Amino acid sequence: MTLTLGRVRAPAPALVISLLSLLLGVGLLAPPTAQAAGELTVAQAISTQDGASHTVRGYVVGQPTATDTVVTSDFPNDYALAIADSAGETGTSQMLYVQIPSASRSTWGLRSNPDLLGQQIDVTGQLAAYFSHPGLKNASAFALTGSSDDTGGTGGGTGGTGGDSSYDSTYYANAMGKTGAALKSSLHTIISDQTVLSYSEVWTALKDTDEDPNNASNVIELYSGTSIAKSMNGGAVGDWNREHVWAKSHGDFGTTNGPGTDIQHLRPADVQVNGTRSNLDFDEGGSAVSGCSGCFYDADSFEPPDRVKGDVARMIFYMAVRYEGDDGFPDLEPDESTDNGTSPFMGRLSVLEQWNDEDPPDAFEHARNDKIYENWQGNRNPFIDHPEWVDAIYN
Ligand SMILES: [Ca+2]
Ligand SMILES: [Ca+2]
Ligand SMILES: [Ca+2]
Repeated sequence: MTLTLGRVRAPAPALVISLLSLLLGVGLLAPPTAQAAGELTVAQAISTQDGASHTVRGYVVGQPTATDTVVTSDFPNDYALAIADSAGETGTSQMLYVQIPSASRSTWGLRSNPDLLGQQIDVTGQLAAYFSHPGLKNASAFALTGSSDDTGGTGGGTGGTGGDSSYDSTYYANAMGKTGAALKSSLHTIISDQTVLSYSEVWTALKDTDEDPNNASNVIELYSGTSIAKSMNGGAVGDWNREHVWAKSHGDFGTTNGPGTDIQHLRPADVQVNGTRSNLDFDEGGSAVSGCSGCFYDADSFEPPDRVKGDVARMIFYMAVRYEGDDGFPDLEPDESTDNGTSPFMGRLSVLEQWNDEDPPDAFEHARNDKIYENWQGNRNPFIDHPEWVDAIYN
């Protein structure tokens, strides 16, 4: 059944209460003071659905218009939001459907406020089905958390250069206010607390972190931008494989558990494009790369397309800060050379800095960082949350 909320008048409160009482039992009327402190994640809210009042934190990912349909543009009205734990979530089973009471619609409805898309919010209300789907109804409070996925274009809210992250007071607390070597040292300590994957686990992880937002059966290849079936992982022509953005020969760390299995810099790539990139340093110029629009290469360097230039740069800077030579692996660092060979360096630093500025973090990159943090490694790429930290450390 498809519900179109815009035409349905809310039933009288007494009727709502008696219906919910019948469905859910007496526990639902427990006063808000009975709830646990702190916000629930969306996943927790989906599994809680106890009719009691809770505060839930999630990213606005669209407007539900039916049980299995959430729209992300052309919003029909201001009546409902879908929120999720990841800003890039597209599966409705991972979303909580939030009913917006009439008094809040002009402020929190997507038709009136399309810039809310991608913003992280806290919403308080009864966890109960809405659109025959896990939901939150009779919301009593909405608030922005100050974090957004910054899709980097049409939004009129937060800027594209970062400087603000919901993790500042928690994950990054020890790094805030620092610069230069002190900032680098703090970030190194913070991000080195991670789960280390095996090289075979990387296949599974990339099928999650690099999933095509428009097709859950596919991943997006880093350089070509091609959407390809997850099942096409392998080594044959036409397959996708595990590209080491920090070429593993630069420091010769291989694929034993460590930098060679750190998915912060491992991405799906077309087998042949990956072969062309090989272990080249990054720089601009050269000949066009077959099968990769906007990619160029010559004898000593590879240029990715504009779409992912910043993504590549931030992965390199992550690797440089994460690996400092204190854990049995080489101290990785960017430099100005494009002739690094097997030295633990990657060029060209000045070009990577420029790419970081020209291509700020986008929604896919933010969602990927969140998935790595929440589902796989428990660490973040600080330069996706704070791209200005590249200059704070390397200038
Ligand atoms: Ca070159
Ligand atoms: Ca990008
Ligand atoms: Ca380093």
